Amino acid sequence: MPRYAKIVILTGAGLSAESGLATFRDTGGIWAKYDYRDVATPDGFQRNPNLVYDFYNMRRRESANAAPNAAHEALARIQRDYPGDVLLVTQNIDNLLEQAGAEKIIHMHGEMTRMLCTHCDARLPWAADLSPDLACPECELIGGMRPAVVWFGEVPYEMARIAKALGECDLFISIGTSGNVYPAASFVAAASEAGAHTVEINLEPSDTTNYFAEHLHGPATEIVPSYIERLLAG
Ligand code: BV8
Repeated sequence: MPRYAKIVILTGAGLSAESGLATFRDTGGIWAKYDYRDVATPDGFQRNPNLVYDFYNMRRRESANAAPNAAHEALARIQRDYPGDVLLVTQNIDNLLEQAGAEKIIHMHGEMTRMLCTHCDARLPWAADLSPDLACPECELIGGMRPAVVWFGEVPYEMARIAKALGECDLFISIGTSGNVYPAASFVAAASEAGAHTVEINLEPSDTTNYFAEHLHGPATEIVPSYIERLLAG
């Protein structure tokens, strides 16, 4: 009988940092270069769509050149080999967990390799650049294509499924997130409420560090593989 029956693992930008993808709030991070109101809100997209297209086209190209790191691989391994249920909930819009072989993943803030048509609401895989003169493959209308990502003020994906998993889990692990953005930052409280053991794995204490029962601070590629090995050893 495994020690934990249902594990929920929340990840953030710190998981992909050692794959060369910038985080948001670290020194020199994305929000040091861009104002989130210009590139990660519906108003920003309305005001200057080309800036938003360029922002996501640049990040999509960077992500296409990145490879999964040892932490992504360890998460794919626990999903494959652990005898209990393991759900990965990521705030990241890259697909490095998929590339590492993980399967049960909720991208609560969407994915940079999928597009959303604002005319017909189609959501389709789209690994190329997006621009205002593209026709939607579904409705064939032009000018409505945007990245299928969740901006500030928009509702994250699969919240009901996440809430159910948090209410049933007996282990909640948070990896590489600053605990700044809601509702993701409230997940640890929900898991604790459900009686789960809670573990923060991060380079440094996050904004929600006091909600966690256990803290493992250091780079994800060092901490995550050794923690996952201990879980698999029972
Ligand atoms: C919502 C787009 C309602 C995708 C992002 C006023 C008006 C409207 C809303 C609000 C408001 N006030 C508050 C809100 C809520 C708002 C919010 O939280 N604002 C904050 C800033 C206060 N949230 C929303 O609007 C959300 N929607 O609330 O809808 C609702 C709620 C519940 C139920 C139904 C409806 C939507 C939020 C999504 C916004 N989209 N980006 C993209 O471009 O990527 S936010 C952005 O932040 C990314 O999505 C990112 O994933 C997310 C979180 O950032 P982190 O991943 O934590 O990254 P960060 O850089 O901050 O931290 C990295 C950490 O890693 C650091 O701690 C660092 O130490 C660590 N680290 C670094 N290197 C390593 C490492 N750790 C380990 N190893 C390493 N090597």
